Amino acid sequence: RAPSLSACSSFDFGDMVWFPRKISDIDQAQNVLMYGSDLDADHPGFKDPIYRKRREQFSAIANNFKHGNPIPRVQYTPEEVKTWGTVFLELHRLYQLHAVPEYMENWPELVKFCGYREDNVPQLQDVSSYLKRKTGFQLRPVAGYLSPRDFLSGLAFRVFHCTQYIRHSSDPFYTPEPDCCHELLGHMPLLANSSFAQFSQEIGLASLGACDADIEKLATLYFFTVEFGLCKQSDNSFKVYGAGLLSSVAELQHAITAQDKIKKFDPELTCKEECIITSYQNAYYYTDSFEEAKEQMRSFADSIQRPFGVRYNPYTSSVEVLSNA
Ligand code: TIH
Ligand code: FE2
Repeated sequence: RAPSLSACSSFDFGDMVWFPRKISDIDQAQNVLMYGSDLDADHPGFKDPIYRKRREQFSAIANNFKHGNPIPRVQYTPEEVKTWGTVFLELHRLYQLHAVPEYMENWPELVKFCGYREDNVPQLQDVSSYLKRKTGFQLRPVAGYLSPRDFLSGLAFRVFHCTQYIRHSSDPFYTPEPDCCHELLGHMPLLANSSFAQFSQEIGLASLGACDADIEKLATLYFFTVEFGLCKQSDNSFKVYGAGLLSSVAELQHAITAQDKIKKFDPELTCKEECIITSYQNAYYYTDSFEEAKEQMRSFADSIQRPFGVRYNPYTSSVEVLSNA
């Protein structure tokens, strides 16, 4: 049966798609879609042979990684540290005004335990150890854009796939692909928040074994919340929690000045919006609180038809499949 992109046909246990059942199965869910070490033509590093060569080293680390390995430490070059520092300083200034309070809460610990500083690119292994203690999340290096199915399935096990290379120095304030500035500054502070960590895992669990059409919807909702979401504050102003905005000086400034582009998050409608990855979004979505985003996402996930249920067993880091029959 051909997979339908617009709706799920009814399926039974017989055609259940493969998905990771235990945390080490994630080693088998590593389909990188684009970029990786073969950069696309519209990437700012495309014409820079030194950058391309450097990216191969990062791809090798990600491709050799197996669950349970320590994440290899990287010695960043002076140019890479400079790019990081430029992004870090400018964003840190903007966070004071525009980041949600939940984001700022964990900043002092990231400074203390993970070396968040202008002159130092934090090591993924240090951040992974910190998160593991804090919310049970751990990091896994990845060479580029992972397929949405594989990315979401990692979240089910509280595994967050993270790039380790740095954006090209020609444009520190916007990059079309995720890089470690995006992961470290955009995602990590909120993955240290237990409510947000749970939200992330729930999206992941909802994705396991879902049909392609439902994966696409979940990935779109993930994109307009975790990557580009805002929260309305009690004084009616908007604050940002989306990692794609919190890692881009240029798009963050764009989003907070383009108030007419900010719409109320509604999973049924938002899941049809186009995700744009190489330029700014057409629209951004807000909820009144973090908890509201979670509730809405939860009820949307419950509406997804699967002929089985899943339950995460934290003692064994594995997923139990429950028959609905
Ligand atoms: N555009 C973001 C940045 O410049 O930091 C990176 C990405 C976020 C989401 C997809 S790519
Ligand atoms: Fe991201």
